[in-house]
Order: sequence, then structure tokens, then C-alpha cells
Amino acid sequence: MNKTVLITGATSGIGRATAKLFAANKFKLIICGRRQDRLLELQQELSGLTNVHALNFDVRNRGQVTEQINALPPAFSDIDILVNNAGNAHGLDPIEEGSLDDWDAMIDINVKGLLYVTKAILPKMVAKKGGHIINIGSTAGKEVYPKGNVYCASKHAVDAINQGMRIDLNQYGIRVGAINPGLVETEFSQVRFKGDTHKAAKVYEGFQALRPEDIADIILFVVTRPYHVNIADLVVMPTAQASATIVNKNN
Ligand code: NDP
Ligand code: 8X3
Repeated sequence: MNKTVLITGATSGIGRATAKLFAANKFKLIICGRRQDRLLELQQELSGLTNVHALNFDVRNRGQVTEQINALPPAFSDIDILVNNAGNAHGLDPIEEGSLDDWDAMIDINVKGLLYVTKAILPKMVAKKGGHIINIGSTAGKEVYPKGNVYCASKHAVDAINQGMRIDLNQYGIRVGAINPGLVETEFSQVRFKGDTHKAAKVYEGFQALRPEDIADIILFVVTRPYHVNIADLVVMPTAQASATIVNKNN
């Protein structure tokens, strides 16, 4: 039987690359995001390869998240793998200049949104004593960099939640692990810099950043290990990157 995977943030970047790779590997897919046009486009593109269901919600809206996940059609309601990927950074400002709206967005999406989705998925995983949750953290959840303050805090929270989930769900045999990437070239910096494509492009100039497909490969590897193997916490960076602030450019 094909496993069913729910991927949040499937309309772009890491989530979209993961959806494509999982479809090629015949997983049944539930793709989630706010941009309905992109969801429908992806659903159409992948439905020749596998069964695809689209859920259109903002992870911040706990009512929508719960209702839509609870209303999944029977063919999709038994979720084996949850990829908690939706997230983003808003702004890159010293703490004294940070915007309250940016802070709300990062905490609400990266932390509370991840929790809302997980809460909606868990009852069935607990009941069947199985399942696999992959939390997409970040190197920003392992170290704090200048002006990263609240984004780093949100990803440190993901790191803690990943550990907490693994501890509490251990008794049910549910696998839990985090993948923490360094610099990946996606729409991430466009969102962080509020559509300033010049500023966003500069982040990835002069070195080979990770591609979203690199992270998708890792997620597929993680979920295809034998059941007794749980990859609990994985950090991956471009070869040119040594830490949040050390990137070997123009070599
Ligand atoms: P993208 O901006 O390309 O993709 C972000 C995805 O998250 C989109 O599909 C977006 O969909 C979804 N999303 C954002 N906000 C919401 C929301 N409120 N409700 C529902 N979905 C939402 O970025 P990445 O692919 O790079 O980011 C994916 C994850 O990887 C994030 O958690 C990010 O923090 C993490 N990460 C990224 C790194 C990088 O360098 N790019 C490095 C380390 C971690 P839509 O807008 O349609 O809702
Ligand atoms: C994304 C990586 O270094 O831009 O989480 O924060 S970084």
C-alpha cells in the first residue's frame, strides 16, 4: 500500500520539491498552502503520477486547519507521514527596530501553525500507534545570528518542539525528527525582504546554495529508512557555508 504524506507549504521551495519527489515515488499526497492557484497547478501536474488532494488553509487559522484535516476524504484520512514545512522569515532587523507584525507572523506561522497542524494529525497516529513526523527546522534553530532574533527564536522553538514530540510520542512508536537546513535558494528571502528581489538574490550570490531538491532528497531518505531507524535531528548546509555567518563566497 502507498503511504500517505501531508506536506505543508507545498506551493513553493522545499515543500513543492518534496511533493514532486514523493509523487514520483508513488506516495499518496496531501498538499497544503494558501495560494490556491499554485496548489491546483501542482495537483494537476502530479496527478498523473499519484493520487493528490489539496488543502487550502493558512496554518495560523486553527479552525480551518482542524476542520479541513478532519474532513479529509477516507482515501486520504489515514496519514502516515507529516512534513511540517510551512514557514518563513519576515524582516532582518536589529531587535530594537523589529516590527511587531513581523514578530507575530513568525511566531504564529513557524511555531503555532506547526503545532495546530500536528495537533489535528495526531489523534489517528496515536490510535494506530504509528506514523512519522518530519519538522523542518533550520540552522537558525541551532545558532542565533545578527538581526535573526525572532526568526531564530521561532526555529529554536521548532527544535524544542521536535524534541518534545519525540519524547511524548515515543510510547506510541511514532517517529519524530527534524531536518535543519542552512541556506536554500527558494522564495524564502523574497518573503523575508518583502518582495525586494534584488536584496533576496544577493543572499545567494557568489556560492552554490542548497537547492530545494537537495532537502527533498533528504526527506525521502529519512522516511524510507527501516522502521527501527529514526533520524532524530539532521543539519545540512551548502559546502560553502560553515555557520550562519561564515559563507565562503566567490571561490
Ligand atoms: P518558500 O517561501 O519557498 O516556501 C514557504 C512555504 O510555506 C510556501 O509553500 C508557503 O505557501 C508556505 N507558507 C508560508 N506561510 C504560510 C501560512 N501562513 N499558511 C500556510 N502555508 C504557509 O520557503 P522555503 O521552501 O525555503 O521554506 C520552507 C521551510 O524551510 C520553512 O519552514 C523555512 O523556515 C525552512 N527553511 C528554509 C531555509 C532556506 O534557506 N530557504 C533554510 C532553513 C529552513 P503559501 O504562501 O502558498 O501559503
Ligand atoms: C533559513 C536559513 O540562515 O537564512 O532558515 O536563517 S537562514
